[in-house]
Amino acid sequence: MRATMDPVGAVRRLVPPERLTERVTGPDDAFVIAHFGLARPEPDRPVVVNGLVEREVTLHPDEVRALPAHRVESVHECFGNPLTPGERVRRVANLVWTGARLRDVLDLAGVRPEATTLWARGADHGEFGGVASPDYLKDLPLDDVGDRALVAYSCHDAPMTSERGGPLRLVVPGYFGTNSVKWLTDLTLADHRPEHLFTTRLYLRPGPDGRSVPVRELDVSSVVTGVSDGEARGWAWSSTPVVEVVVEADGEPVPAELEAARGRAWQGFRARVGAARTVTARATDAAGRTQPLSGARNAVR
Ligand SMILES: Nc1nc2c(c(=O)[nH]1)N[C@H]1C(S)=C(S)[C@@H](COP(=O)(O)O)O[C@H]1N2
Ligand SMILES: [Mo]
Repeated sequence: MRATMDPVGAVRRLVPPERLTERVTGPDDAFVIAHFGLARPEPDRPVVVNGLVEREVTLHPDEVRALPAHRVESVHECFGNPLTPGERVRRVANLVWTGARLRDVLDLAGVRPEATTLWARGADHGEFGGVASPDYLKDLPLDDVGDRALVAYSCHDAPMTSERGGPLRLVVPGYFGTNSVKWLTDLTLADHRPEHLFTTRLYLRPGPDGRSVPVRELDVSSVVTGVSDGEARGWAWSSTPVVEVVVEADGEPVPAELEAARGRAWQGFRARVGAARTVTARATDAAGRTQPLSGARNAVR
């Protein structure tokens, strides 16, 4: 059952920082990525749970909606934010998702004890970077995502649009967006990683021992959304709570106020910067990580 694809190919909607002033990013200001272009699955397209399970189950969106609902506000960020240093547009948003807990969905199929990883497949297909692919696929460590991820059917407290990945989409709060598979068709339990363009070739980075690892947990980061009446505002986030934001106005540190962490939502900050021409922010998280000054995707800008 192949999904209809929009003929336009890769889709991106990227927004400048001044469109990110709202705590919850609105539907038109939330960036959109679709490597193969937008898929248009049927609105009742089911998701199949298979692989290392007691029994394979096929769940229609209504059956997912019948499970206990969880509403989560969380940062949604593409690893390519920004794709190139100096790029002004952003691929980050703070969104409200509603769905069933992944664990509740998997329990309907009964996960076998030998399963260690979850393969999540999307209905879209096509060519990206010169490589043809029959689907979009990510693999996730089961221990970590069972309780944190949602099989989501709503974004912005409205039914998930197909642009956003509906009817059903995986959402993994605290992980980079690449893991939140849109147009979900299969959840496969397995005991090894799959070879795929989007698992073993793209969205990797050097791990602690130098070998490449998939991009999962968010980095510490921040964005200044604008200055008005001499006050700069922005948002900071990480995979752990942000504990400090240092704001500089024309290179001089100024006192900044940072909101307390609330789940996995981004945290607002503000600082008086007067008529400064350049304002930068540098966040530090509870894990002791600080945004690098240069040479990294999450460097201070
Ligand atoms: N099926 C599918 N899921 C996908 C993608 C995709 O191309 N196809 N792109 C991923 C990437 S890299 C990101 S950053 C997010 C973007 O989600 P959004 O379009 O809702 O912002 O979706 C992820 N899930
Ligand atoms: Mo991404």
